[in-house]
Amino acid sequence: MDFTNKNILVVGLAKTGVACARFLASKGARVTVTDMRSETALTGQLAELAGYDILRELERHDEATFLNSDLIVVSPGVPMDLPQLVAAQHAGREIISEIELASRFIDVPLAAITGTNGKTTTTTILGAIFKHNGYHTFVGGNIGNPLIEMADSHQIIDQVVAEISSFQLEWITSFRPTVAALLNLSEDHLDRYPDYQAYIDAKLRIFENQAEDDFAVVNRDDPLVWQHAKNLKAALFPFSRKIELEEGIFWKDGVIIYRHNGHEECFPTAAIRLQGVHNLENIMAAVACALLLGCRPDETFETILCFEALHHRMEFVREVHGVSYYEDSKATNVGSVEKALESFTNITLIAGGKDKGGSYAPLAPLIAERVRHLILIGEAAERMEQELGMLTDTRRAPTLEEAVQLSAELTAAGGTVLMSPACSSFDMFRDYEERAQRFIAAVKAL
Ligand code: UMA
Ligand code: ADP
Repeated sequence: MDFTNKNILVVGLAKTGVACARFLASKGARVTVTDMRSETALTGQLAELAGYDILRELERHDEATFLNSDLIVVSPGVPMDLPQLVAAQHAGREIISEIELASRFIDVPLAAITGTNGKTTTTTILGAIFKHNGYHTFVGGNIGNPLIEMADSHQIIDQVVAEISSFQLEWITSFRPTVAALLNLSEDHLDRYPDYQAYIDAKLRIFENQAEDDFAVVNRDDPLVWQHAKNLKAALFPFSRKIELEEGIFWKDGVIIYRHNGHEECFPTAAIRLQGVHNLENIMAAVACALLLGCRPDETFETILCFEALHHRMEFVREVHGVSYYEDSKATNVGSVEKALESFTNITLIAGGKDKGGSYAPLAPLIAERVRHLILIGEAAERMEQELGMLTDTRRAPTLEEAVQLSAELTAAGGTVLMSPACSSFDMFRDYEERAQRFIAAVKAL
């Protein structure tokens, strides 16, 4: 692609915008960056652009700049219905996302992982498997480092593993993974999408440009995923914890069995360190992607045997007076909290945060069955109390620290205190990591 002297607008100047602007400027494009935040708020990002010839439009988005651009590259955090984007689209301007831009420069196999939950875990497992198999591997995307950094790295890369969010798929045109995995679907990001179907449709776009010689790794046990998998162009490669498959990967009697073109590989799971049925699904999806892309079974199995849980995903903090404290700050939607609740009994649940607009009702059976005390924090507390409060002893706490204190007072020995918020963190914290650290500090202070 020749960008020389092209007018390119980069919308949003956080991690993605900085990486795109630098990449495009180094390719000879005339780059403008625009962000609603002020110069002061963007000091760090602007420092990263020092030395590059890049125009800035800060604290505003000028429609004229959008209309005068040959190409517009949109950051994931910028909504599709931004009026300036809508106007540019009507005027026939080319609008793409950062993963679309990056994929145009990727000429090695690309494994892309999406789903409502488990993306980061699965992406990390798959990256580790490739590396253990001796491949030079780039791991990026929604996991934290923009994919475009790969195109800009000038390193030899054999395999790319990308965690992909629905936001990143919104403006793709030719993004085509060699293997694409859809782990699961449940309500999320309804503060961004008009309805649940719009979110599902965005996720399904991961398969949109695949052809018959690509693979779609899909969760056979998730009815919604399986329903949508039927019409895909790529070869279907299902994974299942419950059903034996002729072609695909499944778990039976303590063994993961991989079957492809009449060939079979077996991996006993008893010694695997990663706990929880949801992690079994993540492992199967990662193993399927790895073996379909040429990894050796022995090295693959060695990797999954040693793999430890990532931080802030159902992590044990400590035990105090016979009560175990678990931190699951990354559980930002109902689907992930369901998995956490399935893992314990006699629970004091600390939940709440920034409401994402979905229903909390799917949690009702598990709350009624397993949660003795529910302590709610943050903006979502009121709505959660309305939907779930009648099911168990429910209280409110003004801060996370007070919630932890209250949980210690309420929970009898043998119980579990679990922070699994079902909400994002941005009402009270910088991000889920800060929420996690504050919880850990409060528990350590008990
Ligand atoms: N902005 C505007 N105008 C708008 C809206 C936003 O100018 O109308 C600006 C904001 O001021 C901000 C920038 O646009 O400066 C938005 O940046 P961004 O939110 O896209 O932030 P990045 O740092 O580029 O991070 C993005 C992903 N963020 C989101 O999807 C919200 C990161 O995923 C990802 O790691 C990173 O790209 C690298 O690929 C984060 C995330 O929360 C972790 N993802 C969601 C999730 O996992 O649930 C999908
Ligand atoms: P994502 O990147 O999709 O947010 P993570 O691997 O970071 O996924 O995990 C986020 C949350 O979801 C954690 O609370 C974790 O325990 C839970 N989780 C992980 N894998 C799954 C899965 N396959 N199904 C449901 N929940 C999961």
